[in-house]
Amino acid sequence: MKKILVTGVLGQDGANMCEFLLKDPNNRIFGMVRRVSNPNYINCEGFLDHPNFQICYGDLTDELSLAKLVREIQPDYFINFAANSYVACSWDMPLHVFDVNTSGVIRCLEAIKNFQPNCRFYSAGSSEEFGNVNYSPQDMNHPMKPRSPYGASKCAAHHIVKVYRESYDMFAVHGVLFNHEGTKRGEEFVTRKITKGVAKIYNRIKCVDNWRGRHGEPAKFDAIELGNLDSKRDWSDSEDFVEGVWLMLNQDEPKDYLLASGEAHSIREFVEKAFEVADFHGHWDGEGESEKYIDSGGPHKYTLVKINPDFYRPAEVDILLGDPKKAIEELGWKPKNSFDSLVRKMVQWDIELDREKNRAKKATEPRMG
Ligand code: NDP
Ligand code: GDR
Repeated sequence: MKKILVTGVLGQDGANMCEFLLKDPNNRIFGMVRRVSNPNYINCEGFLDHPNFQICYGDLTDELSLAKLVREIQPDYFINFAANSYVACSWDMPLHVFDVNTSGVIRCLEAIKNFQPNCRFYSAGSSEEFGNVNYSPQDMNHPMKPRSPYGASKCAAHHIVKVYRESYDMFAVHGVLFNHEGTKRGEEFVTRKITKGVAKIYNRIKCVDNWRGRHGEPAKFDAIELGNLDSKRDWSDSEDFVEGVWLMLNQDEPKDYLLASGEAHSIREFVEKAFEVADFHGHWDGEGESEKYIDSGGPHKYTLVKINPDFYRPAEVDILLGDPKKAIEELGWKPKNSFDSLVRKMVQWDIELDREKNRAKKATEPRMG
């Protein structure tokens, strides 16, 4: 039986990793969560009751909790997905971001070094380490040029993992992962914000049009508000990436790799694709802060997306595009999902989720008359 300690299991990657690892009955998973007053287990619903899964408490800011977990569990693997992971808010709390994302990694490494030195450690690195890029696609030789406190915190974690690996002969790897998304993605990240927004608009318009016909009163809804539409990201499916992470942890010798799709798309393209999946055809109108995405299909010319400058960042990363060749060739990693299938999956999921929410809301509304 392999004992695997996974942090960040209430988040996207931690939950997807648990689902993946639990397919093997020889894996026993300890999912670390921090104590919060109102926990949200929605991403873990599929495996919370699995006999090979158990929740344990710990916090990356508390070295005693990490030491206790490693001492008591004696894990074979420690997969650290926990982080303050939202780039945009890292300017608001840079010290906290460093405490969790950098010092937190040192605390994990210290616990392993002191209590279970043969444990294999994964550190969740990011394409944000490349930041203001010199060339595209980026590979592992690209210099670190972060543009946010978050990016800087991940660069420091990258260095410290290497230092511990070389100083103490530890199996510790730092994977540099480009953006990855899915149905468990946090709602503040741009892809999920868009797919949830598209779902709401789709259900609202479809419901009103079915009732009154396309030429009746227009449906009422809030347009999706976004910041910079022109930045480009290399988006993949988180379910493919957790498999890549597991391959990194099971190489003969510890070596860092980069996971990416090798394709970059702008936020603008993501918006277009997501609305297309929901059978909307739109066009962009206006410029700068007045730019809007307008429904071209029906009589109402709905505004589907508008700009809100509050979502602009103090410093932007214009493009991230990764070269996954090494991981594919050397680890045998095989991503299965394309950009199109990812967007489709997220939009369809969110349409269903929104419908369920509306049904549940209706069921609890008092009956009039
Ligand atoms: P999420 O934000 O979805 O999940 C992060 C998790 O970390 C949450 O469950 C959160 O707990 C937990 N956490 C935050 N602070 C602490 C703490 N002090 N102690 C213990 N747990 C804590 O992130 P993702 O799943 O998307 O990403 C996983 C990792 O990969 C992160 O390190 C992220 O920085 C990195 N990464 C992600 C990429 C992506 O595109 N998704 C790309 C590159 C890197 P709670 O639920 O209680 O808030
Ligand atoms: P990112 O993801 O910063 O790349 O970090 P995010 O989805 O937050 O932003 C991507 C790009 O979209 C632009 N953008 C907006 N972003 C958000 N969140 N909300 C908006 O309304 C909006 N409008 C435009 C942003 O300016 C940016 O250019 C993610 C996280 O998962 C990190 O943890 C991870 O390390 C990196 O990906 C790789």
